[in-house]
Amino acid sequence: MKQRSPLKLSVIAAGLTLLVFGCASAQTVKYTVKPGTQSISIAASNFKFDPNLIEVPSTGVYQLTVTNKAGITHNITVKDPSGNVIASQTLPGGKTEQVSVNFKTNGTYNFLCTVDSHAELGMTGTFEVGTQGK
Ligand SMILES: [Cu+2]
Repeated sequence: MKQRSPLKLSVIAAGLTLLVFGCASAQTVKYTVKPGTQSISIAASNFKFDPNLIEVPSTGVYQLTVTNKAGITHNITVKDPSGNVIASQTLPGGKTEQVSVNFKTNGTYNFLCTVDSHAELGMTGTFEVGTQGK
């Protein structure tokens, strides 16, 4: 009998997720890093990053704190504006990992989870570097 409530909760949670996200992939969740701040927190889950549109004021080295809220393994892989991988970190289920990223130039740095087809399911995001004063 005790097992019924968690099951009910997960059914409700699944219903809410459907309501919020519909059939489309992850919604855009924007976050603007405050100038002078070098740390950025990101949550990974099935199958999205939150936030997934991150405005970074200026170039430099930033410390990402990435929490995997899911029970399965994800990763975060960051590419520079030319598409070269500049950081990649495995994210075990339920764990928080630190990832150092060096944004050397202004521009668009995409990030994604490269596990299976997670990117197609919505596990992608973007750092827009050099947004200060724009
Ligand atoms: Cu993933």
